[in-house]
Amino acid sequence: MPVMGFLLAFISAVATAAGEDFRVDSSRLASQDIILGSRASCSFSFSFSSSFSSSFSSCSSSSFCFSSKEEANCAAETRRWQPPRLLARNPLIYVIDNFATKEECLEVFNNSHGRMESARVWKGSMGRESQNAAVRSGLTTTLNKPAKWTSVTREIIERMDAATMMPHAVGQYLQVTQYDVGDSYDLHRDSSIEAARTLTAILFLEEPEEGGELIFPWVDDLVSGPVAGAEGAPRKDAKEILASGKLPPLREVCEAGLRVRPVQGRLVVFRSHDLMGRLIMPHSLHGSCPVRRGVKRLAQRWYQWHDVHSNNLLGELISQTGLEPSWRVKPK
Ligand SMILES: O=C(O)CCC(=O)C(=O)O
Repeated sequence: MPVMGFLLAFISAVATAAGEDFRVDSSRLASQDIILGSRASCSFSFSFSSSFSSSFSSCSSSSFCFSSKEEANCAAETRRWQPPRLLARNPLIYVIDNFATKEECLEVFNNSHGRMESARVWKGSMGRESQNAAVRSGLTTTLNKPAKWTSVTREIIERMDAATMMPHAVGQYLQVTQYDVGDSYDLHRDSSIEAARTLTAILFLEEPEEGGELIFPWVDDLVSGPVAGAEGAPRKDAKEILASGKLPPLREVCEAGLRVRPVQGRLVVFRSHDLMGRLIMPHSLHGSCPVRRGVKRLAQRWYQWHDVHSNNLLGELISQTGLEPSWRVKPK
């Protein structure tokens, strides 16, 4: 290993020991924005101390060969986690751009490699899943084997917990989805009183060249203009939609409502229930417009209001009131 490389690695290790690494930790959440380093490609910045000997000897594999080009790449790959920006108040929807680097997005997707299958939808009550290409098309898988998660997947999950302010124990396994040209997901809600998915976090892993917007046709109290690639005007027929229970076809709603571009590295967070547990309907209804060109990929994590391994006590209590069918936020 060249002497210069060793010196830089040493300095880096000292900086790591002094807390100068780029991992998200709770103390950094106090600052306005958080610098994220790409662990996969900039490993010299902080993996040195734990893997000194193996990395030292694997200089030829590049992680510890400090050419100026590599340093420049690392600098370019170091992203700033943009402060959360509010898109709507009902349901609460916010985005965080540059939440993950391109390399991290790729690695999360690769973590699902070989396990993707045709997307399915829940039908009726929880426990019955069916395939209905007219409602949802594309490929999907659930990363339900923590032992197989890479460190990047693990860290993205931790970051999602931080960004949503939700405890780890209430988060469901990451679901990874791919939409190819023509694939879409019709209007739906993510939750019910039984499903108890109070909040959704979606990380876009790959942006299609055209189409594939995440659409919320009936958001209420839209905040206009804070984010490029997230615009539109909500439809005005929320009351009628709720009363009739009939949803217009996706192609019609893709022309209106809040349209969020699936920008690579962008995290979108939204609520499906208000703080009393009421379903935010029809405002939280959303869908994925058809991909016209390219591929759309995402990883999403649903957060329940109870520990994923415990009973849905609130759901049971709401059911006991007999109010369940109308346990909804009423449109104004
Ligand atoms: O594709 C999207 O942007 C949204 C996906 C979605 O709503 C879901 O999988 O439940």
